[in-house]
Amino acid sequence: MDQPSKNTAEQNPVVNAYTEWDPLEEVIVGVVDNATFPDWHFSLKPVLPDNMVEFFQHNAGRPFPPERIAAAKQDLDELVHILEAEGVTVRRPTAMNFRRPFVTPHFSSSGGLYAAMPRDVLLVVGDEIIESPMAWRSRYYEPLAYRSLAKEYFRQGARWTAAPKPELPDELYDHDFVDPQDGEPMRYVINEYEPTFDAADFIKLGRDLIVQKSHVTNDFGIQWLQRHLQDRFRVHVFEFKDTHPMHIDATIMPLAPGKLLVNPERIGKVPSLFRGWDILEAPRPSIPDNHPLYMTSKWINMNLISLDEKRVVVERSDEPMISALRRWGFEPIPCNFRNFNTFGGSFHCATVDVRRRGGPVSLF
Ligand code: DAV
Repeated sequence: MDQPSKNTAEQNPVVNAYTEWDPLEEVIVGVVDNATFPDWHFSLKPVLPDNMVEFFQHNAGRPFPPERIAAAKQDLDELVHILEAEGVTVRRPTAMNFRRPFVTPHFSSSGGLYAAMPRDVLLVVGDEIIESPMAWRSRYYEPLAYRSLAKEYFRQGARWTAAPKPELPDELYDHDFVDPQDGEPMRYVINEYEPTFDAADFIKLGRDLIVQKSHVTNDFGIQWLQRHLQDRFRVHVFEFKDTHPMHIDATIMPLAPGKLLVNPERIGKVPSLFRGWDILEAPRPSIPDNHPLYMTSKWINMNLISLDEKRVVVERSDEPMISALRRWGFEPIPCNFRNFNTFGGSFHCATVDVRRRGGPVSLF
């Protein structure tokens, strides 16, 4: 057996992430190489922008446009450079061949998606890496892009878990799904057949985690995680006014202790858990209408990553966000990221914090 090796932070395990704002020491940044449009499945429709549905149907199984991949890659390179210049160790997943077909007992797929969004795939909580049981068939094998990192972190002492691998049979999906009308209760394209979640539906606040149900995260998945983490973490379930929920990090983003960035369209009353917190409404997105966003709304402008309680990485051209953060006492670090946004996420989605200084604080 390998001895757990020492890491740079003498006092911390190699994997150590309790909040969204403790000083960041090591992070995984996604890659866009080999990004592929997934096979069409009706469960994608409720979360894609309306104007992208036909485009996805038409391009299913094809590679993303090479010029878009090249442009997004440049953004990622800039982010990596900035993080390293700020003293953060950056790790990258393996760009797998996402056009390799696979067959399971319940479905087949002409390939995968990408390894661009580590935030969706790995839930890093405390000293543990948890592989998400994701509901999109195209993402079935996506955790494998992170296996060489997971093995390395495990050898250095981290806990490493995979949630029960879902089967993703036809029975999991609501074949009659239509978006709820105004005033109707929320409903989702997946049911409770088996546990599923994407890690990006969770936000970390010390001993407390916040989660939303979504078109990829069901109650069964949340319950699995609650029971898995019991005695170590409390999991709070909130519902927001997101009409197409998939991932919580363009809805609420705690940037520092007591400082919560919220989406003014999706947050009516801030949950009472945050009583006493300073609430900042995210400025309206400044992304031009003609900028392609394949899999996200423009509110991806608030999908930020804090390097500590002051430094926050923010899109270089998002002047309203940069000024708002400055007024709020932050030190925004600008980075070009619009071309990456096209792939469905921003700084929070494109990263997963592996190690931050700090321990399991109780804030509530
Ligand atoms: O508009 O809420 C969330 C991030 C997708 N990974 C949205 C997109």
